[in-house]
Amino acid sequence: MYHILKIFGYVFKSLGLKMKILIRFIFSSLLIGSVILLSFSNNFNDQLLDATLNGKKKKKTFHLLRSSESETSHDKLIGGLLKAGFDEGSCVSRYTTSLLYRKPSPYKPSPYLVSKLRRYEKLHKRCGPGTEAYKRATEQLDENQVRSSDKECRYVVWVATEYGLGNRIISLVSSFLYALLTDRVILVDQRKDISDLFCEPFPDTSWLLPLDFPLMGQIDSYYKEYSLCYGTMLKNHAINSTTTPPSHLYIHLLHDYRDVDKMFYCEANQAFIKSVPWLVVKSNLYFAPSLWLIPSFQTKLIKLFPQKDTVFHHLSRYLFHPTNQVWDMVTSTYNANLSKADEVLGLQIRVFSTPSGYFQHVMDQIVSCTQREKLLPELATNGSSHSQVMNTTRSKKLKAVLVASLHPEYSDELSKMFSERPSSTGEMIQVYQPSGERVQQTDEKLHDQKALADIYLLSLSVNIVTTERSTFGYVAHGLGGLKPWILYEPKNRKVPDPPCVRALSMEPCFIRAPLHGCQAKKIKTTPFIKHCENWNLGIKLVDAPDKFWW
Ligand SMILES: Nc1nc2c(ncn2[C@@H]2O[C@H](COP(=O)(O)OP(=O)(O)O)[C@@H](O)[C@H]2O)c(=O)[nH]1
Ligand SMILES: *[C@@H]1O[C@H](CO)[C@@H](O)[C@H](O)[C@H]1NC(C)=O
Ligand SMILES: *[C@@H]1O[C@H](CO)[C@@H](O)[C@H](O)[C@H]1NC(C)=O
Ligand SMILES: *[C@@H]1O[C@H](CO)[C@@H](O)[C@H](O)[C@H]1NC(C)=O
Ligand SMILES: *[C@@H]1O[C@H](CO)[C@@H](O)[C@H](O)[C@H]1NC(C)=O
Ligand SMILES: [Mg+2]
Repeated sequence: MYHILKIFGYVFKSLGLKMKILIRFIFSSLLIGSVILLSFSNNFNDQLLDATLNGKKKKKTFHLLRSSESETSHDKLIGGLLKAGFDEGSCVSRYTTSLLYRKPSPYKPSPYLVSKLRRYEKLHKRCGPGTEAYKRATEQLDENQVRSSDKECRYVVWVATEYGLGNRIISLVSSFLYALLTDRVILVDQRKDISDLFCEPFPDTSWLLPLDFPLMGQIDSYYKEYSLCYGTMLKNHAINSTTTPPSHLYIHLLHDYRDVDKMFYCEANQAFIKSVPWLVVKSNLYFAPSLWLIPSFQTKLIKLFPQKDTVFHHLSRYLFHPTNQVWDMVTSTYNANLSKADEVLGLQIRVFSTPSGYFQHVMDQIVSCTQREKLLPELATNGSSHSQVMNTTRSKKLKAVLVASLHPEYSDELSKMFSERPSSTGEMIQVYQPSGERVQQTDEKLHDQKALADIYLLSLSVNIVTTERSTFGYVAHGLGGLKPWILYEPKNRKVPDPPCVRALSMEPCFIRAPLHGCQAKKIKTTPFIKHCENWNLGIKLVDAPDKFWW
């Protein structure tokens, strides 16, 4: 296929302009035609599904119905993303998460992604902790030299930094994507509470970096000054064509990184990095979008993710399965308070100002956004009494609002609003906030577990409102496959106008993208990379066709 296209491209270049336009027209028509056909068949499937559901008891029994059918019809491997055969009891969430979603995700992993993951799992099993290969690879660290015979296993060590859970998850997804693209094995730093939060994602092996890893005593001190920090080596001109690769490199991808550190995202620099068996990565960013701008990676990525804005959605559902403790929190809240609702609206309220807390302007912003975007109904006018509204609209919907915030006052206020006066549409609004921790306490086990439970519950919503630049919100909407409404950051304690904006895609924003180096030109010309909503320093993936290569 590739060769035919190449020849065609060659011929194409030598044709006249009119001919080119004609050929493009024919191609586009064919493309549009097939898209229309495809969407027809999708609609048809949806209608079939609706008909099936309508045939059974509708509405409130929806959740129950899904569970009772679970054994037979529910897609527990989510389109082949997951591998069968794990012990189900030790990690209940792994095969049951999809039961809680009201609809299966409309985004299916590509067959190429599925086969890539299966190959990755084999590699991880072969090179993972406890294997001969792992032992040999760590011996190179002691000797600080690369043995050519042991090139088979190369690693990315993801270090748990001091930042919040959202930052950890987005950087881990990015690091895993990098490992997938470069045939490396990812190992995660388990000294913080990662194993209280997540089950093992790969079969018959472990992703936890063993505590006796030879560099364990040093990695906390790795920073920009470290002599084997890749950016620092570049700065010191310590790498040239004759340099023998060290057995490990420290890759500094934290928000305070320098232009030399950002050289990591250049195609030319990847060649040297490739020869280093151990990469120790510290990051708090979602750097996946910049991997798409490295040409040799882009070719693979387009095959892995034909729908380009699904990277985080697929990889997070693949990697993160909450432990039974966390899953109990999620399912108990879900079953007690959310399952009976017709619809769930997720509201993630993060207040970045200092001091943080409850502010009237934030409350006003939430009300303004949700009403303007018709996510919540307006309150009935003063004239109509409660009973009148209730009487005319007895069979109207029950809408649950799931609030995630450190501050419990937001849900208290919302709840009061809707209990004092009925909504103009007669919809019943019930407000729930599972946690209200007041202050961030990262690495406090129960606190982090509640945070993860909140993220999962938010991801189960039908619609979601998140806070600008909150990585906590990124994870919730990405996991849920939801394109959020984003609350703008208030300035001078005023409600921003407009209060919120619909996101360009469900992907997280890479808030500190390398805008000026080797990627500068490609950022401008790549159709599926856009600057983030209201944040020009960031970039994010959106779904757009690849640029025609001629
Ligand atoms: N349970 C819970 N914890 C939260 C919430 N918002 C913030 N936190 C805590 O504060 C941390 C915020 O850091 P992070 O997850 O990186 O999100 P970000 O700072 O908003 O980008 C979280 O990891 C939680 O520990 C919330 O809505 N619910
Ligand atoms: C390459 O770098 C090393 C230091 O790492 C230096 O000693 C050597 O002279 C350099 N070689 C060239 C050709 O620049
Ligand atoms: C959620 O469900 C629990 C258990 O049934 C109940 O005690 C609690 O009051 C509910 N929360 C709200 C806000 O209704
Ligand atoms: C509602 O109407 C009553 C009198 O009819 C009035 O006293 C009250 O201020 C009104 N409330 C609002 C919020 O307009
Ligand atoms: C409620 O609705 C019924 C019929 O829909 C009507 O007969 C009745 O008068 C209404 N009651 C009130 C209080 O509006
Ligand atoms: Mg954070």
